[in-house]
Amino acid sequence: MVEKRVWCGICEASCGLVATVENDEIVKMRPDPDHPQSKGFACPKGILFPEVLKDPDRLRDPMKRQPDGTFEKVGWDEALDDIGRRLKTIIDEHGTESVGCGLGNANAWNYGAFLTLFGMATALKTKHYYTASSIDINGYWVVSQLLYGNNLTNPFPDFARTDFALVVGANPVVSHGSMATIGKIREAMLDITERGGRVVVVDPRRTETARLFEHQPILPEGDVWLMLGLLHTIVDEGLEDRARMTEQASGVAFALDLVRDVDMDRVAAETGIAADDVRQLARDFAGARSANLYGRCGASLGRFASLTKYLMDVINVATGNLDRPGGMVFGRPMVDLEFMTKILGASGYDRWRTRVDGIPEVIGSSPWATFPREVATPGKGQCRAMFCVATNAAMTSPDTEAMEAAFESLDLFVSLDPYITETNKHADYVLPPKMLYEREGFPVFTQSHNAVPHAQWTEAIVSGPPNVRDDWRTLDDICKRVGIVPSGAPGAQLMGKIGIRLPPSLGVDLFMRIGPDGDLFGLRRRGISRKKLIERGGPITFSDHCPTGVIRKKIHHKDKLVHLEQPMFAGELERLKAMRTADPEHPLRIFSIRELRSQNSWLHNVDKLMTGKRSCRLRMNPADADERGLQDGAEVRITSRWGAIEVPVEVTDEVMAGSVGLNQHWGHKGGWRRANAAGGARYNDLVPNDPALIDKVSGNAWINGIGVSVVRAPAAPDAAEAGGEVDVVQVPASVGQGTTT
Ligand SMILES: Nc1nc2c(c(=O)[nH]1)N[C@H]1C(S)=C(S)[C@@H](COP(=O)(O)OP(=O)(O)OC[C@H]3O[C@@H](n4cnc5c(=O)[nH]c(N)nc54)[C@H](O)[C@@H]3O)O[C@H]1N2
Ligand SMILES: Nc1nc2c(c(=O)[nH]1)N[C@H]1C(S)=C(S)[C@@H](COP(=O)(O)OP(=O)(O)OC[C@H]3O[C@@H](n4cnc5c(=O)[nH]c(N)nc54)[C@H](O)[C@@H]3O)O[C@H]1N2
Ligand code: SF4
Ligand SMILES: [Mo]
Repeated sequence: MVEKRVWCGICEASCGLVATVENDEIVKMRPDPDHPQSKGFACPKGILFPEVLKDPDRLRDPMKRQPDGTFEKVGWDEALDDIGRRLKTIIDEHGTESVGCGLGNANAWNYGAFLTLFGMATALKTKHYYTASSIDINGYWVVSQLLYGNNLTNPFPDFARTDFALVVGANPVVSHGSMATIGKIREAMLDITERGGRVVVVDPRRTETARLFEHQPILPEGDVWLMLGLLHTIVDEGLEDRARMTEQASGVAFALDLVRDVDMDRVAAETGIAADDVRQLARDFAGARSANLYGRCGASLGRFASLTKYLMDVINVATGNLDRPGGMVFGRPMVDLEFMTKILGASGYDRWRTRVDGIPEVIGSSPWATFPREVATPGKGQCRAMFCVATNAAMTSPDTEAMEAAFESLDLFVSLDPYITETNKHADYVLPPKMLYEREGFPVFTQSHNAVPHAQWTEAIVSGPPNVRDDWRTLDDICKRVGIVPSGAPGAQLMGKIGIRLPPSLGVDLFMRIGPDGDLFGLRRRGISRKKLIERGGPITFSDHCPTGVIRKKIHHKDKLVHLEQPMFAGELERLKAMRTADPEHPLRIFSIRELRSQNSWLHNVDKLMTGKRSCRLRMNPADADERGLQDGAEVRITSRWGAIEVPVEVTDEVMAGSVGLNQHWGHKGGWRRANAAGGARYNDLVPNDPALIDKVSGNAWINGIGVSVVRAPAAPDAAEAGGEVDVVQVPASVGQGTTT
């Protein structure tokens, strides 16, 4: 029996854990009390992850879809050879631009897969590279590129030293933080109020976070108006820090003039917040010694997500809070992703547009919302094949039915995933990966937003089922069969021709070794490298906080200034003003609810995470329920202009009148039996993929704030008469043969 210090790669918190390993199996997980950032914190998902590794529904062999829709085991060579042959035919007939790649959220902690899939898309020179960012955070990537010169330059809130945290559309107590890897985030926020500071949470729901602090309810999608109201007040009352602004940024006059004539009555109507309250909030924020305005999913899944993010960043700059202790700070990564994406030619915006809808590229990718039309629309560049890694896009993207139909109609669909999901049940092949702890890992993405700069690189601590493989290796094996190297690195294709293919760990190690803390290949004796970190067997800390006063080094623009003059947002503002948001037929605005014991659409198959009163239900304010004659527990039909679903309603004043909240990603119909049995319905059945209804600037999906009507559900037809549930994938008994349950 041995204990190994590892880090959890399920969510961005990337907590330190200690695993007890016995007979090549993790028998226990506990929080790592000595971890510099998570300091002894871990959530139930992290502790219970070994259950996933031994889940009987986990795939342990490559699976091939049969004509009747079921899956059967197949050998790796047979699968890879067939995939290679079919891919070659497609490339020969339609070009590499007809082949696509799909990258899901779980890649964020699987750098090998992440870099290899991105490399594959680059080598294929395809526009069909779709990522979870386009259903999450594309607005961030765009604004960062425009303002700071790189998609991945993302300042984050310094909770440890702030006097005022304004949290808009984020629920860190449940999500454990996103684009902010703070560690023990709940405690870090409670500390703010304990030392006399303030935390204001702007959210249509009195969330687990809002309950602990000052809650300011807002109508879904009202954030862009709130930001306009805040910035307008700052400008109107002269609260901006001009001197600091001019020192840090160009385009100051543009940004401030933009909001000069904002109508505060309209702000009140669109947010549901009294104009005087908005003004007071602006004064308090601007007047605080240090403050940060931080927004996440609640602010990034609306139709004006990019404009919202732009305004947030302007407010942080205008109040002097960028790059100062307690404000928004720049990360201090060991592997400089910004530099890396620059070298690989990855970072950028609007260097090309999508073929059918003409949506601007973001960090080299196209949005999932456009995918069904890219598959259905004939012509040069039509998408005919997809390679997806760790994504359940059919479940998590807009218009789930259109997504499923698109995946089903491909000539070739290969998915790398440990489960048969709602997405890859349409695949020709599903190829099983080595999962977390069965592969080595360095959290290359989240180390860019670590509040406590530290590095931890772990090797595989268990070997996993005998017939699963590293995702990156599977991708590389496929690429080999069509003569490409899955890399965008200069010279990679040439090297491939003489048989040299470098593993992704080498690249990450290289950037670490030449980075700020690297060993410079021996020149810096105390510097770090992959080898040194693995040998160390635990994290190494570099400082207690991220440095401030570093803006000149962090900005990628030549003049080293934040570029606030972005005329595109003047256009967006005009579009916003002209838009009428009220839809009398669908008067309630729906928003998503993320749960403590889920990770997006997966982990619903872990029995121990599904216990208790968990269910998929609509949360509705008593006033709205009374108006509709709905009692708590009634089955209701939720209808948007694009779809309808049925779930029970919970009547609760936890949600603001006029808004309704629904769990995301239930209603499973895949090969995960426990998840299927949990029932519920799919939020994204209600969500449009119309290109006119996504965030125009970034292509990000519109998910929160959609208008819906809610009525008592018509009595359900007799299940036998209706034919029962037919869509569930039958998993052959062979799938379940793994370690014990
Ligand atoms: N336990 C758990 N943790 C997770 C995940 C998970 O599924 N489960 N997923 C991970 C992922 S991929 C991400 S991106 C992060 C997300 O991290 P967060 O963004 O912190 O998490 P969400 O729960 O999506 O928070 C969004 C909040 O916005 C509110 N909201 C919805 N619509 C609006 C709106 O229009 N305006 C405002 N102001 N608020 C609104 C919601 O009520 C919710 O409280 O969480 C990560 N961590
Ligand atoms: N309604 C609504 N929709 C949303 C959101 C919302 O708030 N509301 N949030 C959005 C957000 S923030 C995100 S990030 C997206 C997420 O969208 P996706 O990335 O499509 O969804 P996930 O459920 O995270 O999918 C992860 C997949 O990875 C697989 N997986 C896990 N580990 C591994 C591994 O090691 N290797 C491989 N190959 N596969 C693995 C899992 O089985 C699962 O199928 O959803 C978005 N969709
Ligand atoms: S909070 Fe996130 S990283 Fe930490 S243990 Fe839970 S799932 Fe893992
Ligand atoms: Mo996400």
